[in-house]
Amino acid sequence: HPKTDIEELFNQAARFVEEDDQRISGRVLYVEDSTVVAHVMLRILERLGLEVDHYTSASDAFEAFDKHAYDLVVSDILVEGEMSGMGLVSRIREKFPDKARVPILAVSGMDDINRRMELFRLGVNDFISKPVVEEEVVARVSNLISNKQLFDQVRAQRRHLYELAMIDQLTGLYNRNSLSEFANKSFSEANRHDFPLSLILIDIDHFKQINDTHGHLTGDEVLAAIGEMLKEKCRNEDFAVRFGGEELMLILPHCDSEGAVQRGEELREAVESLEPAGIHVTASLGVTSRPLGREVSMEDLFRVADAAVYKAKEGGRNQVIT
Ligand code: GH3
Ligand code: MG
Ligand code: MG
Ligand code: MG
Repeated sequence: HPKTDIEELFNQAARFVEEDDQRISGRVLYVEDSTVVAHVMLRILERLGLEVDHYTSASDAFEAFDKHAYDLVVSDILVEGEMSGMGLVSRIREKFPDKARVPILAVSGMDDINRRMELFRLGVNDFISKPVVEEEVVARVSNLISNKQLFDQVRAQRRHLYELAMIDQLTGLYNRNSLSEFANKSFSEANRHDFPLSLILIDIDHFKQINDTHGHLTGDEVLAAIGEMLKEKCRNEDFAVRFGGEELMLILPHCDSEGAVQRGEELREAVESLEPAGIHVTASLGVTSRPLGREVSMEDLFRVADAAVYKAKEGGRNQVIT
């Protein structure tokens, strides 16, 4: 009968949608030493669509927590072995402050308020008693995981916004917005403790001509390649910024003038041998360092470096001037 076929199909689709709504994706670390309890819980979690790593020992679970990124820890409280479920929870919270947003759901046979308070103090987020009821597990697990994933999303978005605001999208270097914060910090530190500090200004030679000859898009490619090279050559404490169109700047904390001239020469050579987009490109560099015993601002060093770049251009480009 055609009508029943359609009805049946419709019902199947409705069931499918309902089932699909309950499914959540995520990876769960599950600790339970009783195979009977584990069997029930594993079925519930897997029906939800979760990927579950099941351990019968708390110390093995602790190692797994270190190795993988989990969306939830479900832990039995009484576990045989040298580490208990309580021990696991407290060690996880102690040793991994950066994973404090991974929720922990404690499962226990003993439902006692003092024990619960103790568990919350140790860093457990929610609690469920044995024997577990499927609906309750589904509700608590879904809540914990969706909160955690929402938090991850917010954090990722915040990082993305930060990058949009602070990182130049073409070169991957910092943009000018982020300069003042870093400059303030590094200049005041250098002035206060009389640490060395250097600044290198890099201006690509005949960049207008590169654009005119090869097109603006190729010009962009050249800039991006030089930015990437610069990032690679940066040390952790260095700060590389796209200061203007094709003007790049490096602030080098703890780098004296001798070191800075050497770095400048290395960079000049690196630009010359880079051949981005198959084009021979060179740059002129101005290098300047904070004289020890004297307070300087970024503007002071910038003026000197800018004048040095001007001299490098006058002197025939592709050179480093101090
Ligand atoms: P010099 O050797 O004296 O530095 O010559 P130059 O042509 O590099 O100097 P100038 O400052 O006169 O020209 C810089 C050019 O850089 C002008 C501008 O069109 C180009 N430019 C600035 N920003 C970008 C960009 O994001 N992409 C591309 N493709 N070109 C850019
Ligand atoms: Mg147990
Ligand atoms: Mg320029
Ligand atoms: Mg230029």
